[in-house]
Amino acid sequence: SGGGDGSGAWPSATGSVHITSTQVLGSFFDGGLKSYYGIGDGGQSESQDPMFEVPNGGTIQNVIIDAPAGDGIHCLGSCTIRNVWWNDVGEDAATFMSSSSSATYLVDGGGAKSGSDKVFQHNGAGTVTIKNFQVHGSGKLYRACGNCSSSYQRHVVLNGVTARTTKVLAGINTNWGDTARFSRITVYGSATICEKYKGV
Ligand code: ADA
Ligand code: CA
Ligand code: CA
Ligand code: CA
Repeated sequence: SGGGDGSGAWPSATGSVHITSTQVLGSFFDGGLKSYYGIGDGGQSESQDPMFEVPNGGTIQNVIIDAPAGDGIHCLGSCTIRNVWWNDVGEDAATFMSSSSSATYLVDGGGAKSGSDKVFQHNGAGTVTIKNFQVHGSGKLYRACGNCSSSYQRHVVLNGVTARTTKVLAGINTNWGDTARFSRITVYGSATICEKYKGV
């Protein structure tokens, strides 16, 4: 997928799968670049189910996600999301949920379009790495939860990201010690690289 900077070609689906309930995955799932859709209403309601639930240590790869995409992918613990493409992000694209400060969540390759608000939502503890990824027409590529009941320290690494028509790359809560690191970032149009919040 391109030069490792999130500039590779957007793929088309090899087929289409309508799902009607959350797919609870085992430790490895390869979607064969088929399109999955069918959860929630495609809007911003916070009560929608996820499309996929990934267990601690699990990998989901080669998936295209189309509307309605509900609450996207939930990673219950450390996880890898590899070569996953959201054609129209639902409430958000993926949520990282571990309670362990040593959790690592890797998003490697892929892209997301039309996230009305957030793309990657970091509610748990640990470190999210987003590499070789592209984002188009979205609010924030990453947000460390500003009002979750656990005020964890959260870290994000963006390495090789191309953003188009996107407002913010990373939103973090500096009062909780969150950090964000950026390398190989390409922005078309304008974007705020790091928005600093006070978590409540
Ligand atoms: C909003 C909300 C958070 C959390 C988050 C999510 O940011 O304020 O509490 O629910 O969405 O997980 O989608
Ligand atoms: Ca939300
Ligand atoms: Ca959307
Ligand atoms: Ca959500």
